[in-house]
Amino acid sequence: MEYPERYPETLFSPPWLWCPVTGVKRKSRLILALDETDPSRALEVAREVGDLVDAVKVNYPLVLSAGMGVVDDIGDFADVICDFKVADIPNTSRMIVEEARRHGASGVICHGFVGRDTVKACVDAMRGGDVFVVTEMSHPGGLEFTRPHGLDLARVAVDAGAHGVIAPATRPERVRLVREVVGDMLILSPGVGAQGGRAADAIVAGADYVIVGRSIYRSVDPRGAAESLVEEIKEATRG
Ligand code: OMP
Repeated sequence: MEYPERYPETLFSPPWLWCPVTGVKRKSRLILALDETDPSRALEVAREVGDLVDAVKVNYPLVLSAGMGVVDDIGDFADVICDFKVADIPNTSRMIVEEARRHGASGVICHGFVGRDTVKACVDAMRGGDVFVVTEMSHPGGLEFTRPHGLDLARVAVDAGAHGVIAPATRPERVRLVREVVGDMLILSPGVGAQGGRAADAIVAGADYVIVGRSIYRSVDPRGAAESLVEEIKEATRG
């Protein structure tokens, strides 16, 4: 089936535009995690900070409350990453990713523990869009199973031709190790603010982008919160 190409050239593609050395197209290096369940508030926040962030990441809390149409709506003014943490057999994963693509997502997040065949199916289904593979997770429970296998999961991402990985801003030393495995691939780091990580530390450790949710969308001044983070990232980049 031919899907409409809303993003013939997505925010993160083609990958060579994104070499961390050139930094081409990288603006604020901030990605908003919009885990807001009130659809109108979500759109309000997305509009308020849309020009400050490089992408808006949409997860189940918002999609389950607002429906997939919210991906199309946000896609009208920002690049959208569907964080569906895809973790199924290749065929089911492919169908999930095709749905995200059909609604205009420029990227998806999948798990690597399901194996290279599933990640490869996601990469193929994105048809040039971006696939990010979770390595070590940022929360305390991430130490249980994802820490011991985090670097293997980064290798899965490399082998399957993914565009990038997710690595924890709560443990910048792990971002450094993941960077050694993935080379020039993109690293997106969640865990800033509410989970205790600092944007500057993640960037200095080698992250290309930080993913921030509650510290922005729960703030009384989401734009002000995003601006402070952008400034912090700029400072860290200068340093
Ligand atoms: P805040 O903790 O509110 O900033 O949100 C973080 C966002 O990043 C949420 O949408 C999480 O689902 C996501 N995330 C993590 O927090 N930790 C991870 O290890 C991976 C992700 C993710 O894949 O985006």
